[in-house]
Amino acid sequence: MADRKPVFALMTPYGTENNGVRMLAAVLKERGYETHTVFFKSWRNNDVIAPTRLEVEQLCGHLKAVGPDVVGIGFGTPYLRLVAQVSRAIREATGAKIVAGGIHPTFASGDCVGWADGTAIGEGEPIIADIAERTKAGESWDGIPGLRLPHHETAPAAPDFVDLNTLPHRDFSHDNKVLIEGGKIIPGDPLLRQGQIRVHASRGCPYACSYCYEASLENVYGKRFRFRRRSVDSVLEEVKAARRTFGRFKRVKFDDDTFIFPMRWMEEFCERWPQEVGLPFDILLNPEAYKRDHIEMLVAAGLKHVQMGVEAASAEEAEMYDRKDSAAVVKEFGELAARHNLEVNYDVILDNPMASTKDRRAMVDLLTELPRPYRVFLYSLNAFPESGVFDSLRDQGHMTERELEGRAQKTFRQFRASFDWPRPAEDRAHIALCALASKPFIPASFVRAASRSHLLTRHPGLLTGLARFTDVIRLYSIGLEKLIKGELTWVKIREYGGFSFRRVLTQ
Ligand code: B12
Ligand code: SF4
Repeated sequence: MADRKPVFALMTPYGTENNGVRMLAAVLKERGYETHTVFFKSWRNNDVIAPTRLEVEQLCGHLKAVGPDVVGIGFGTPYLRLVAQVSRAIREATGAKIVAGGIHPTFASGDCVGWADGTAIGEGEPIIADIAERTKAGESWDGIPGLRLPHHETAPAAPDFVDLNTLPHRDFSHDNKVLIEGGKIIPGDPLLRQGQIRVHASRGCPYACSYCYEASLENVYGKRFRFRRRSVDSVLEEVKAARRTFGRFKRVKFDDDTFIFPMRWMEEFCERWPQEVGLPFDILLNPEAYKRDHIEMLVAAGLKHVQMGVEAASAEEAEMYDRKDSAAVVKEFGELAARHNLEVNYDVILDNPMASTKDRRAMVDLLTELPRPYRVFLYSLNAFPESGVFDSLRDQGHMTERELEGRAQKTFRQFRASFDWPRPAEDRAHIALCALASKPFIPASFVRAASRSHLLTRHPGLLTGLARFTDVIRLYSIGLEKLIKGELTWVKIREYGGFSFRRVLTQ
């Protein structure tokens, strides 16, 4: 090996938008290594179907043809079982060494020890660079910071956080990339078929909600402040570079965990964005990070859409998630958003068996008090390994280890809430009420009164029927709106259930 540069293949299951493997591909290509990327199937809300035998054969056949020395697999918790199985087939077909990385291997590296030659813990850029150099030199991988080898008893310390401004831009080229989907190998970067691009101006989050991977990262990084931001220069350069490749996208979604930046950064960004990019953009926001003057500046710069994580409306339920009681802030934000015609999506967590009737009513009250129009993303509570919320659910007898995501795969069927999932009558009624509260054509007073009706909440057929009907209307009106704006793509139609009434999400 010492006289030849090794060839790399990166694979990620059900994640055509995956940024992690694009970052690693950029790092490897910058260092001159031949790198291939395989997006193994695309992801759809509540409808993840196992790959067919043909698709696994196509994956292995494609990898064998490119002849990698190392295959890197990046994945999150739901895909653990699938990846463990497929990795064996990949090894047999290619003889390559296998490296696991991504969110799940980062905080549960022990789950990969049985099938991976190395498991990357934390940010992968320095780890993959070390792997490449050692492999090229024909040296062992032992001692690479953040890389757990099968014989290691414990996970080695993750490398220091990377300086985000020194990283190359994600690999946006079409070279050496395929998507395997529907029994076909489709060449090129599947992002090309999307109407928007996702960008991170930062990594990490200053909060630690009990259901979120950010809190679990404390087990890896300790109490170190994980939030780091990129310079405005670096962000703008990346978007401009992406535009040169994917001229087609019409919108930018900032996927930062929460769009929180100091005033000086905001001022520079808001001044330069309209001049240098000029596209509408979306952000995610935790109410704790809300600042009126920031939102006003961002609106003037092109902010069109805010996805706000409300999650819980009562102080008691917020505490279960290690969050602050922010109902009042959400209302203040809602009024500001209405004044500026901002599109708003409120994220809400449902199916929490620890929540009381009072907690549920508080959510219905909050949603009926927020200025319309707005949309809701209703999530079914899913518990991930190493999360505080799982510990509480288990300790209170609501969940067992076998139901933990990774062993179970609830997210394949029920990540966003839909009525095809079995749940108690009161929860069905609650989901219907939250969905109805967001519909401008349903009187808020009706929704509030229905939430107090024992008859309607114990026999929720009427409420769920009405909610399903209004969800279909909403889905098609969103589709029409996106069509008019030129943002409707086949990828989005498939992700959101296309023409299947069974799969209509509650929203
Ligand atoms: C964009 C996004 C999506 C996109 C793209 C998904 C994807 N696979 O990348 C979409 C909308 C499709 C999506 C869907 C889902 N998502 Co999502 N998503 C995100 C989000 C907001 C950003 C991900 C990202 O781009 N990060 C930035 C990149 C650079 O970081 P990274 O991917 O972690 O990669 C770094 C390291 O992990 C490592 N690494 C990664 N891969 C590899 C591979 C190798 C070989 C090595 C060495 C290292 C390595 O190096 C990378 C660079 O430093 C995260 C939250 C977050 N901030 O991470 C949630 C997050 C990843 N999503 C989550 C979830 C639950 C889902 C869904 C299950 C939800 C659902 N509706 O079903 C699906 C699963 C889809 C899937 N295949 O993973 C959870 C995962 C929790 C977990 N324990 O797995 C997260 C962490 C959100 C959260 N708050 O908990 N998601
Ligand atoms: S604010 Fe969002 S990203 Fe940050 S810890 Fe909470 S849920 Fe996770």
